[in-house]
Amino acid sequence: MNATSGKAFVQRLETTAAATEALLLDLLNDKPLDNEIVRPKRLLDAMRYGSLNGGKRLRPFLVVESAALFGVPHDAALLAGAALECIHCYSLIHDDLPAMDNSDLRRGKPTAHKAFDDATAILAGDALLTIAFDIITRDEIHREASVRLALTRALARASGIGGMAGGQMMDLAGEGRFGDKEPPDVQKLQQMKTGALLHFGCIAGALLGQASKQEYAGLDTYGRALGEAFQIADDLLDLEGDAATLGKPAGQDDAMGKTTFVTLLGVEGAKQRLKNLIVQADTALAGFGGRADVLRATARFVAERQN
Ligand code: GRG
Repeated sequence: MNATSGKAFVQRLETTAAATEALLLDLLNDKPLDNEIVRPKRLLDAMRYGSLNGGKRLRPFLVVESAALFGVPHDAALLAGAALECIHCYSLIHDDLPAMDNSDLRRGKPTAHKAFDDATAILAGDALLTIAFDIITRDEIHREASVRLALTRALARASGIGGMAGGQMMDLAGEGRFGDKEPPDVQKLQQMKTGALLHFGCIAGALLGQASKQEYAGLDTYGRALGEAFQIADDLLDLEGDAATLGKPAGQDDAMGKTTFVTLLGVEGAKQRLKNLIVQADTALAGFGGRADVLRATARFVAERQN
């Protein structure tokens, strides 16, 4: 059985997920670092609650697998992946808040603000975002400061105004929260809101591996296709999935009147676009040959996932 067949692929994903979980547990220990004063228990508990609760860890997996193409040491890639996962977990905590999506369930458990309170959940998100940048700048990530700097800048841009946070703003505006409801540019919105972090996961390996321009371009295109595929699969799951498997209620997009890839393209159109994107992702990796088969399998996994 090779690492790209269904069962072996899931095992490989689970292995990275377990390693990420262990690393996050270690990073979120209660001992203050140099120049930190204390780590308040309630805040640390909420950060752990929001990040040590069993997601798929797809983003760290993308960092680890893209970095593996260049022979980057596994521990360095895992550390960069943990930084990225901290940002993802912060975004989920904040997205669930009453002022955003007002969700009660995440990953099959009460959301952070339900388990704690709104103020603690906001601070837990803030502190996860901040610790991500502490982690990504560490010496163990790469011996060359210029590489760490490029990685840090790319992570900031994926997370901030021109990336995830900006995409979230466009999403809220598209719901008509700030005045007239105007249909958003769904492709751009999703490329920012959901796609940017996934894309970062793919180019992180190229940055860590000091890839050639051509290699970087391949992972860049792959990352964009994967990001859009992830969101289309998410939109289809929201329509066709069931709450027990999703770990959150289904049908939320419809209830909130969101414009999604499904409302834009129709169910069949969205499924066809998803297929095309998987082909695009596959083709983008041509230069890596068989070495990129795990990333190819990841694109298929993203399209076929049930949660
Ligand atoms: C609050 C700044 C800010 C941004 C929030 C990404 C995001 C923006 C909100 C998440 C809302 C959401 C459910 C989007 C759909 C796509 C998505 C990110 C799903 C969750 O990602 P998975 O499936 O989750 O990788 P796990 O639980 O496996 O980590």
